[in-house]
Amino acid sequence: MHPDFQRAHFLTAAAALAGTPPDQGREVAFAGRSNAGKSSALNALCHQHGLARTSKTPGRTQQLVFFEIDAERRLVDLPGYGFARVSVAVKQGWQRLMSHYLARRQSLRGLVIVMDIRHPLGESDRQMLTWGTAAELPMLLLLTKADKLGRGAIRQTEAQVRRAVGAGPIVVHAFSATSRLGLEQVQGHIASWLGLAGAPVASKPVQNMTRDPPRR
Ligand SMILES: Nc1nc2c(ncn2[C@@H]2O[C@H](COP(=O)(O)OP(=O)(O)O)[C@@H](O)[C@H]2O)c(=O)[nH]1
Ligand SMILES: [Mg+2]
Repeated sequence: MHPDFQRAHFLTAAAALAGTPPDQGREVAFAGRSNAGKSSALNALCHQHGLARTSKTPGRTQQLVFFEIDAERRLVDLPGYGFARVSVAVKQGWQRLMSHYLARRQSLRGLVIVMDIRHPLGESDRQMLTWGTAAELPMLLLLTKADKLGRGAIRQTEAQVRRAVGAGPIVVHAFSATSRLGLEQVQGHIASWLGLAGAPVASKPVQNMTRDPPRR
């Protein structure tokens, strides 16, 4: 239980960089394919049921949604991806918005890429990884819905994904919004990025996860 996350509340939503809140303080963004479990992960991390709306209809939100923890700290729900049914123009609009946000946002201190543990590292996940790497962002790959797999399969997938992304500043962690597997460790990583006091100690070593402001 991390009381700081419980204070998160809706701040604003923006369909373009122009509408984002002032680029001050620190923020951590959550990306993921539609239906991967991003809203559920945000809700679980913040100990709130209705913070980020969970939906069974993929691709409904095409906005950056900002949640404020305090005046200096925010969590950002990035537009979901998964483009089977959208036009090329919509896909290009998303690519432009995401690449610009990741490259330009000074207050961005970390990127969480939420993936269904049964379908990790899709094309758009890899695209986010490429942009995050280019922006020198610490990243956390959240393998969610881990409650759908047994322990052996969870470890195996974690290891496969770690091998695929290589050593370095990218942390891979199994998670479940339902069973709360990994909740405290993931809160610990995000709390350290946000500079929250009293961050719980992660059970796994934190590899190059913190950086001193200013980031660039
Ligand atoms: N079993 C299980 N289902 C989950 C988990 N997280 C999300 N879901 C379900 O997956 C669906 C999509 O979740 P949502 O959070 O709306 O995904 P988003 O589109 O990425 O924001 C919903 O039906 C959720 O109830 C999880 O950790 N375990
Ligand atoms: Mg969602």
